[in-house]
Amino acid sequence: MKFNTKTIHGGQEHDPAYGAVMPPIYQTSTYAQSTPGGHKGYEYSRTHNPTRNALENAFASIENGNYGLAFGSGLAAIDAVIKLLKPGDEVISTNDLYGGSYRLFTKIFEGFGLKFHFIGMQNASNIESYINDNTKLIWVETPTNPMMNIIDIKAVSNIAKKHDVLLAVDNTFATPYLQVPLDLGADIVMHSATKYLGGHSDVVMGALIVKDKDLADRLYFIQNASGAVCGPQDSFLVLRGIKTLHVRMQRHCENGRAVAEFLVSHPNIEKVYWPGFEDHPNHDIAKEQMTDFGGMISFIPSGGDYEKAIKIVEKMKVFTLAESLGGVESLSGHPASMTHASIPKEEREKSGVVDSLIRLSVGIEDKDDLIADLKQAIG
Ligand code: P1T
Repeated sequence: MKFNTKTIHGGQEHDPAYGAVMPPIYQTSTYAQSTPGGHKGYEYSRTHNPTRNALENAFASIENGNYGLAFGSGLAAIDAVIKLLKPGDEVISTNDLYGGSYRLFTKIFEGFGLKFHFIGMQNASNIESYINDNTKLIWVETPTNPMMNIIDIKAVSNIAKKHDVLLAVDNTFATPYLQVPLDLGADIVMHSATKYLGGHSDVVMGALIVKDKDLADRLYFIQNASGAVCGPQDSFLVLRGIKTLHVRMQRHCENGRAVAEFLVSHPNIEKVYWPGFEDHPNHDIAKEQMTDFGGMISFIPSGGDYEKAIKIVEKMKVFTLAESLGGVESLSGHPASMTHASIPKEEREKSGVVDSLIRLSVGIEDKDDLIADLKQAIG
C-alpha cells in the first residue's frame, strides 16, 4: 500500500459491530466480563481501548512499523522511552531540540541518575567520542526545533548499531510524509501527534512506533504501568487528522517554500533557516532522506534584537503568535521566550536560539495572504 492510501486505510478495519467506517469512540473505562478473565479482548481502558487501538494501528502503518503506541502527549511518549533505561545509563541527544524534551531530560531524569550529553550531530561521526559502555540511547530530532538542522539518520543508525545502542528519532517536524526513520535504521520513532499528525491544533497527544516485538512489549508494559495514555475522543480526532496528512503536508511544503523564498529575498531579513535552500549546510542530507522540506522555518530580522523580533510577531495577523506547530493555521513563535525558555540562555545561544530568532509554522492558507502578512509585519 502506498503512503497516500495508508494514511486513510492503514491498519484500519470497519467496526465489527455495525460496519461503521470510522471506529466508534468507545467512551468507556472498562468492559464486562462473564467470569474473571472472560472478556472480548478488552479489560480496562488504560491497557486497551478499541478507538485507541485503531489509532495505534494507523501510527504503525504510516511509519512502516509493526507496533504503535499512543500517549497523552509527546512528552509522555518520550518519558516512556527514557523509562527503558536505568540509573547510570547515558543518552546522547541532539543539542538543538524542543525545550520541553531538554527539560524532561535534565530536570526529571538526571535526578534519577541518568546522564545526558547534548551534542551537535550534523556531523554524525561526532557521536562516537561520546559513546561508552553506559551509552544506551541516541536521541535525534531532525529537522531540529527550531534551528532546522538536519541529522543523517542512516549514518547515526550505523553508529548506533555498531555499538548496540538504541536510536530514537523524534519525527514531529518531518512526519512520515517526508521521512521514514524506521526505514533508515532507527529503532523507535516518536511524535508529538499534537502537531502535523493531528493537524488541527485541537488535541495534545504523543506516539511511539517500533518494528521489534521485544521492544514493543517493553514499551507497552511502560505505557500500561505508568498510565500516560490518551482518551478515546482524542484518539478519534487524531485518526481523522491522519487521513488528510498527505494532502496537508503537500500544501505545507508548497507554502513553506514560498514563504522561505520570500524571506530570503527580503532586504530586512538577515538569516533564514530552512533545509530546502541549496546553501543550507545539511541540504544534501535533507534531499536524500526527505521527500520535501516541510513548512517549518526560522529567521532573524536584520540588525535583529529581542525588541525587533517581538514587534514583528506582534504585528502579524494571519500568523497567530502561539506555542505549537503543524496545524492547518499558520503560527509564529519566539523560541527564546516561549518553546525554548526552559533551556538556559547560554546553552540555547550555543545552538543558535538567540533572542532575535522567530519561528514560523506555515499553514495551508493561501500563500499570497501569508506573504502579505509577513510583508506588513516586517516592514
Ligand atoms: O507538546 P507535546 O505533545 O508534549 O510534544 C512535545 C514535543 C516533542 N518534540 C517536538 C519536536 C516538539 O516540537 C514538541 C512540542 N513542541 C511545541 C509545543 C513547540 O511549539 O515547539
